Amino acid sequence: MNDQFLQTAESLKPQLTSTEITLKNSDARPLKEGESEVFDFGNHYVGYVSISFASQGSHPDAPALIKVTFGETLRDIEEDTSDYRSWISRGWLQEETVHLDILPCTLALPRRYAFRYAKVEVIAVSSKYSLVINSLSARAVTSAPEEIELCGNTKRERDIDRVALCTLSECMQDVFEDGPKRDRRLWLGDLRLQALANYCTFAHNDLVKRCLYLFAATADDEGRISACVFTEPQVAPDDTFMFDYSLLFIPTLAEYYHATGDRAAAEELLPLALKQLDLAEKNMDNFVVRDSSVLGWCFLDWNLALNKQAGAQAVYIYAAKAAADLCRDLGLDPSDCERRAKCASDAAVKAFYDSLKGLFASGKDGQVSYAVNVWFVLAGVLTKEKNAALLKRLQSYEGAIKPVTPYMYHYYVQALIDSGLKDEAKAVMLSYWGAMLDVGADTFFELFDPENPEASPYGSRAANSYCHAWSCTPSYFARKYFCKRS
Ligand code: RAM
Repeated sequence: MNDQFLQTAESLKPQLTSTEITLKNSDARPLKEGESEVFDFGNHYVGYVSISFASQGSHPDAPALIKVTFGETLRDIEEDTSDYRSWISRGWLQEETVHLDILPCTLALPRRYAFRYAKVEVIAVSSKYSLVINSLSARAVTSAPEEIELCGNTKRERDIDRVALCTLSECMQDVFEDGPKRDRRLWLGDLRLQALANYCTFAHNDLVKRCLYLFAATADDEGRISACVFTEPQVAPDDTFMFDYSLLFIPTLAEYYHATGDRAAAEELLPLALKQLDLAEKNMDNFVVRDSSVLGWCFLDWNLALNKQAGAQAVYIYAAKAAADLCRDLGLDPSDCERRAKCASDAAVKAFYDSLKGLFASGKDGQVSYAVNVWFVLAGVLTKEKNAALLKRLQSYEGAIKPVTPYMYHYYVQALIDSGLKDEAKAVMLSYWGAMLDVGADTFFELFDPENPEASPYGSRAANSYCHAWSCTPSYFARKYFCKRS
């Protein structure tokens, strides 16, 4: 652990602000065994909940046993989780079974939840009395500084912006969390998109700095930056390393520098950022990323069918170019990074460009996917005009593996913009994020496949997070590219 970096990170710990929300249950229905009541807080919140109970009938002669379930969506509390099967722990499910020994009482639940809905079920109560729920109160917490004026030319665009801003602010806690329901911690790929949206909205730039320093402080002895950092009970890196996430430290740092002009931080963290290129090259032969069977985890997207090899190559090129730009901006020699980017670009065209298809293809079977081609567009391996043509071919390529996360859709929208297809980029944004609005989103989701909205790479939709910060970037696109300025 680098103590100096850790100290910098800890000195930037944010203050959380709290808001109290109380739901009075004015026409409370006395509940018998097997009955339940659902409460709607009217919006998505992250925070702590207390519930006030009373009884009706004879003096309670046995404890009441209740189950409380919190839902980010209505569907969450309707879900039967008794046969939950997922490779993600059921410990994440927002449900508690609690005894109420003495009534009346106020139950202050110790966990922090992400929710709009709460359901209270009576599992057991004696036949001599009924349970009454008088009120629920929530203390909602965030480190987002204040409300932001909405941006959009139409009501639909402003609605998308409102939900995107809510998503981001709900995830702004002690760090930029990926999702306040799950995993509630700092992930590098997520941070990059949160930071981009943050600069043009809440501008809580010290929170970005804190997160950059947390990653830097927890790099291992070789300089490898972990994919994800825990902050409780004390700061510690996860033992998960991802090829693309480590490299994304470079553009994240460069964008932080451009947004803030914080030269001292950029200079201090630059050596570690550049180190990620060296480390990535350990997974390459002659500047070509090795086959995915030996590559380790490169994320790109949650589509489990995706072959990552060529996408990893494109992310490397993208990061090497970002490193060159950052060096140049800091008045340093960019030539080594430029050389690496060029070697990897030249090698990529030979190794991954399928000239018959006119597309980049990945792995032994030459798989065509949005993720791979989008990253090659972003990496600028071909010219802008050729990239636009490539994206058109991609759209009509039957069987191209599609993105399933707003994370990958972000990069698709950015690739369309970078290729001069701005109107189409906006249309994709409005239809993809708009489709989440149409299914009732108060915050945008971790995963959303419009063709299969119940899908989950975890094996159960109950494990999915429905307020996930990497989906907040419509607020970035609107302000940077789409919104007419008056
Ligand atoms: C999800 C996490 C996080 C993401 C990783 C790769 O499990 O919630 O958002 O960065 O996937």
